Parts: sequence; structure tokens; C-alpha cells
Amino acid sequence: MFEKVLIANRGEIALRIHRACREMGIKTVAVHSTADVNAMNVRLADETVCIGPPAARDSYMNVAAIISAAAITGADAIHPGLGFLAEDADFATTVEEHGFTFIGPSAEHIRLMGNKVAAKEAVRKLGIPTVPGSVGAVRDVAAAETAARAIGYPVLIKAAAGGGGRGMKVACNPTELARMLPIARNEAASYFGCGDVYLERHLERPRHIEIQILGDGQGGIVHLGERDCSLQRSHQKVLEETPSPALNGEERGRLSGLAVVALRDLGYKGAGTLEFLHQDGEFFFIEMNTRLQVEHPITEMISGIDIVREQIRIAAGAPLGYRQADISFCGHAIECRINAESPDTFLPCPGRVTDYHAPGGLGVRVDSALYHGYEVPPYYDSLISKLIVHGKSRNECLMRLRRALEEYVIGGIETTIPLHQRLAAAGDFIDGDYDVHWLERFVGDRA
Ligand code: MV4
Repeated sequence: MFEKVLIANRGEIALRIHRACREMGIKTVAVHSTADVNAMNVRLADETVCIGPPAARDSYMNVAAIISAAAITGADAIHPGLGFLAEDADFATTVEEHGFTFIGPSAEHIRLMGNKVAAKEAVRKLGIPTVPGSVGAVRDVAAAETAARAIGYPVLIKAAAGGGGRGMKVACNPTELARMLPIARNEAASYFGCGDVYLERHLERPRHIEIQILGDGQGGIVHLGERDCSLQRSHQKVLEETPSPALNGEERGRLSGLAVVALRDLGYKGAGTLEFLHQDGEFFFIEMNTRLQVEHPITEMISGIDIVREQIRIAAGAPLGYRQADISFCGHAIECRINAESPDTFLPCPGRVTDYHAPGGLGVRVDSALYHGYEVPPYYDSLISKLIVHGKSRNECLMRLRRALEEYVIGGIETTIPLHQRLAAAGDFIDGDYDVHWLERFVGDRA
């Protein structure tokens, strides 16, 4: 097992990884920008190294500074967390070339899943259903029109190097397709450095359901159930829950069966998430994430498995040590992402936290690096806390969620707690009756 792990991230996720290391008896190195000198994860780490100025590209994305920090402190392994360098295959390779272990999947699997066209083709060959679409990227307008005629309108234009929804465009007929294709290619080239785009049939009211996988790269592979992440705004997840209220037992078994078989064939090592769209009883793979995800705690709450601990054990070469039949799922869990943002305009609202009281009690978990007097810096993602609640049933979980949101005090800055309070009282949400567009209407109706 590793003696010392360098955590190449910040905020609540850096603290989350620190906690797993501590419980495993592993020493931690926190790297941080000059803006994060007073961060909670930095205070708690065994060693700290300042790796640059506030701008992420000069600090949390600065590969040379991170590798140097690992060398100076004698770390054995680097955990990239999420965002920043977590899905950068070249970073994973560089880490290993310098003699450190990258806590994550192989660079080859990161690279494969980073290209959405290649990923879709790879999983389709492994027997997973994908959204009907173009076979690979479309070269020109003529090829796109031919593909679209076979797929059927409306079609969605997506960037091969994209993901997360940026740069997607709907075309309802050949004229729109001809007009939008060059725009989509230019945008893809400037956003992602690769102009390749592909087409899919546009599903009009899907749910976003993803499944958590752990593989040890030695033949051991298990799933940890699904998460329903349909409640999003501007392609940002707002609230996630597990199990999905939209699935019946047969659908749940079908989804997990597909995912486990495919990733076993791939020889996948590490934690991974397969994302699907679910509509009219059918699942369609859209993307795979080769990293820890923000919403991993809800899976931990119902499975009792510490996903970060498993990532570290797998990276150290340990086999999983348990089988699917050894895992049982208990109850229901919900996560609210609390952002330093106006709950009405969603504009970022950094600043000093002048009052802080986190909720507690049975079934309540708060993953946050906030403390009384902390100054939320303006340079990074506005996620400042995750409130996770667990209950024996979905109803118990909802009652507990309302109670915990009522207790949570974050003073001095605006947060999205009031949005979550409104959401937790909304009839459609209580009924589990929502698709990926529901939240946009819910927040839009008030503005
Ligand atoms: C789609 C879709 C409808 N049809 N693909 C957006 C994020 C990216 N990961 C995939 N996305 C979508 N892909 C087809 N063929 C609708 C969306 C979508 C969406 C998906 C998940 C969660 C929220 C969403 C919000 C708008 C659109």
C-alpha cells in the first residue's frame, strides 16, 4: 500500500480524498494555489506545496509543478480528484513515466472514453445499446444529410471531443442541418481543439441515468447501482438520487448487466461511470466518465462502499476482494449540490462565510471544506458543499432532506440552499416525475 499520496485538487473533493487516505493510514500532500493557502484540506494535510498563482491553468493544471511537488515530498501516488487533470490521458502517462502511480484508470481507457465517437463505437461493439446516429464523425454536409435521413429528424449535432452538453445543436430538417453543421464544427474546433462532430437521433424527453462501476483490472468487476442525474440546469447537475424513481427492477437489472459485461470485456481498472439516456423503457449509452464523480456519495450511502478507498486499493494493485453478490443496497439517498451562487440568477457569489452551521443527525452527511470565516475565492467552480441524506425509503429521505436544508446556515454569501428548499417541496419532484428538461422550466417559471 502507498505511504504517501499527493492530492492534485482543491476544495471539498480534496478533503474527501484526504479523509480516505487518513482512514487507510496514508500520509497526504496537499498542493494548492496562492488563493487556497487557508483552505481546510491544506490545513489538514501532512505536507503542503504551493504550486502557483490562482488561475487553474498555472496551478491545478500545471503538470510540471505537480510532478515536482510529488518528487520533493516523496509521494508514491497522485490522486487527480475530478475536473482539472482527472481525465487528461497525457497527465496519467506523465505521472507514471516519473515513477509515481496514477490513481485512476489506464491512460489508454481515459483516452478512449475522451473521444465520444470512439467511446460510443467501442461500447457498441461490447453489446451496449447506443443512440441511433452517424457511424463515426460526419465529414461534410452531404454525408450529414445522408446520415440524418437514415436516423430520422430531429437530429442532434455533438462534438466528438466534447461531452457535458457544450456545443450541441438540434436540427429539425435538412436546411437547418446544412446551416448548423459548419457552425458546430467551428465551435467544436475552438472549444475542444478538434472539429469532428457526429449525429444522433434527438430524444425529446429522456432521463439521465448513470451507473457506477469498480474494476480491479484483474477480472474483478462490480456495479454499485445507478444514479438519476436528470435534474440539471445549463448542463450542471443540481440534485442527484439513487435508486432512480424511474426504473423498475427489470430495467435496473438490465442496465447493470449490460454495464458489467461490457467493462469486464474492456478489462477496466478503477472507478468509472457509464452515462445513459433512458426513454420509453430503453437505455442508450451516451458517454463514459473515467473519474470519481461529484455525486459519488449517494452511491456510498446506499452501498456502504467507500469509492475513494477502493480507487486507492485498486491503484495499489489489490484485487476487489468481494463479488457482486456480497454487495447489498440499502434505502435511498439524495445529494444537493450547494453552490456559492444567487439562487435566482445563478451568478457566482464568492466572499467571506460569516456564519456557518452544518446539519447533522442520523442519515445526514455534509461533504464540504467550508468553515466559519472562510473566504470563498472567485477563481474556481462555485460548488462549496454537498448535502447528502439517506433514508430507508424515498419518502423518509425526502422528509430528512427538508429537515436538513432547514438546519443548514451559510451566512455572508448567497447560496443555492433556497433553490433546494423549493425543489424539495415541488410536487413533480416528490412524485419522481421529471426528465432532463424539467428543472430548466422549474427555475425559469419564477424568473
Ligand atoms: C442527448 C439528448 C437527447 N438526445 N442526446 C446533454 C449532455 C450530454 N452529456 C448529453 N446531453 C444530451 N444528449 C440525444 N441523442 C439530450 C441531452 C440533454 C441532457 C442530457 C442529460 C442531462 C441533461 C440534459 C439536458 C439537455 C439535453
